[in-house]
Amino acid sequence: MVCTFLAICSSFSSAMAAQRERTFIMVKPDGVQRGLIGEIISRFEKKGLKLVGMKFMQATEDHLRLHYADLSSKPFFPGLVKYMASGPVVAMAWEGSQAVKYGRIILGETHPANSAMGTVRGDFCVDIGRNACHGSDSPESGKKEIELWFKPEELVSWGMSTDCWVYE
Ligand code: IDP
Ligand code: MG
Repeated sequence: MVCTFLAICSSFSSAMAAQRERTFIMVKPDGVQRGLIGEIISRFEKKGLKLVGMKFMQATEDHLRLHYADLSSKPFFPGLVKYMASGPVVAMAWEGSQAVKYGRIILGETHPANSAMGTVRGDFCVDIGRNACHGSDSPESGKKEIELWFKPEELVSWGMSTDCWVYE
């Protein structure tokens, strides 16, 4: 007997390869301190995105200056770097079709006041300078940020068995 599940899943894998995009998602020090690691990861898992890299780490100020280099001329930049280096973070790479766009939707707007309820920042945050999470803003920055935070061997290529129930 042909298993429908296997038939659907095997026809799917090559079609999916072309759609993959990666985004860099980070639980910031306030998100870690407030016990939001599991909550944030869970929202990405439930969406159907695939985790391909994750580490719990203390970032250095030098590393954070590189990560936020585009914002170096902003008046809040020194405070941003201090805040981001004030405690450990969870650095993650998530993969899927339109992963960057969905990541931003899950996290909400930069300012929590503009973030809808149901988003991480809308549900859990108040101040712009304590917005709990980071998400890449374009596929290009996703690629660049993942390269900055992960060595190639720290990223895992794997097949998620639920993909054929997430993607058509
Ligand atoms: P994003 O995190 O939504 O992509 P960006 O404009 O890239 O927003 O800013 C990066 C981070 O810098 C924000 O998430 C926030 O933590 C911080 N930030 C942005 N604007 C301000 C500000 O006006 N005051 C304090 N911190 C800010
Ligand atoms: Mg940004």
